[in-house]
Amino acid sequence: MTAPYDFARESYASLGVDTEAVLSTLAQVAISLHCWQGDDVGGFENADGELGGGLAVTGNYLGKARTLAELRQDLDQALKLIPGTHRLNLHAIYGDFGGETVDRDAIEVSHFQSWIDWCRERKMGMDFNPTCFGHEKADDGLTLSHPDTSVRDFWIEHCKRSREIGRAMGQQLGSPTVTNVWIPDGMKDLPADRLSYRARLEESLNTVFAEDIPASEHLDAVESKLFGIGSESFVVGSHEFYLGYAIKKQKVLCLDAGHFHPTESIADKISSVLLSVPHLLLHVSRGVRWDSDHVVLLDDPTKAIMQELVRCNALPKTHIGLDFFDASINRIAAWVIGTRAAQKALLQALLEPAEQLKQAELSGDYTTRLALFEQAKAMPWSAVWEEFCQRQGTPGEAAWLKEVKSYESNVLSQR
Ligand code: RNT
Ligand code: ZN
Repeated sequence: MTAPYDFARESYASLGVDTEAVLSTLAQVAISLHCWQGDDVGGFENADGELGGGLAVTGNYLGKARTLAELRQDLDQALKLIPGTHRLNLHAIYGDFGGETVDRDAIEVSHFQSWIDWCRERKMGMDFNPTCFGHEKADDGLTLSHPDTSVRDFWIEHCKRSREIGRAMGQQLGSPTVTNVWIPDGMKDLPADRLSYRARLEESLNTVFAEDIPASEHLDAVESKLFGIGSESFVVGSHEFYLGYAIKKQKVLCLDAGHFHPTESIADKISSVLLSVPHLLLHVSRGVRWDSDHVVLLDDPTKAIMQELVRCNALPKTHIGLDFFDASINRIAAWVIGTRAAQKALLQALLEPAEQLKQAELSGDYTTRLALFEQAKAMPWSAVWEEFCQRQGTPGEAAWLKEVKSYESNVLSQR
């Protein structure tokens, strides 16, 4: 134990906060690390196609992972610099296809077995996503809501298979996999018939989710969006659509921090939606002016999300995933900065003087409530963070970057 931590522990104790309990809670929260930051959402299909779906990755930083082996090597490097034990979030295009061309409607568990084994060795759970973009059958921006039955069926088959793969991951690793359906469906310009697209999406989802899978193995999540590049006027899977669907079917609702109006915060939605859906999936991201998927930082929106999770006692019902992709900086640093920022925000939330705040609020003493919020910001939380890193055998804030830099010169720059 370090002197700064001893001081911090005493300071927090005087506010009624037990830092030891906080450290053990923080160590239990797994963050789902998205594989797609490692190669700009490229994946390992043979096709050299466009990303599509309105998703955009900008930048050309050296050392992008080109193969499965490189991506795993990079993930291992990032994991060494992120305290705690986490999960891996894979997209369907990241299968171990062994040089074969495997179309989306033909993916099988076998293509993901080496990833499952890789995660098992690292004691990590896994999450999964069908990839409904970057494919000729999604080039017109429509998948599960497509008016053409054969196109719709193709994507239904892909999503069903993704679900089976997710289930196998959950079964084998003994921790339920969340398989998240996000589709790009929408229109650049004004639609004449919104309802039919939404009705078809609902029907397609019902077919995809027809088979019951125990929650101990697998959970289905659905992710909405406000607009995207190429779907500025109409997004079939809007927030209202999926909120209704998730409540009706008791599915996991995915809230992506970049998928709402820039002044709208997903933090405020947590306490509402958790009254009606069983679980939440978060895509912690950072939109800058739009859904730009910038690296997560220890900023106010991220802090607000974590505060709500703690204040609502929602951690057991929430799956925290990350969703950003930046190719303009070292990709491993992006993972490390973003994941550690999410953890630091969570730590700060756990360190809140919750009891005193609640008491002040209940007694109508909003002056004390506001003063306590400000006092909490001035508390020595960073000493608790450094202690956490040290106990987890991970470099502290001032130490991890030089490891990324040496990995960059020894490994990335040789690619
Ligand atoms: C897109 C969604 C979706 C993707 C990933 C790659 O706007 O946020 O979650 O970012 O599936
Ligand atoms: Zn997302």
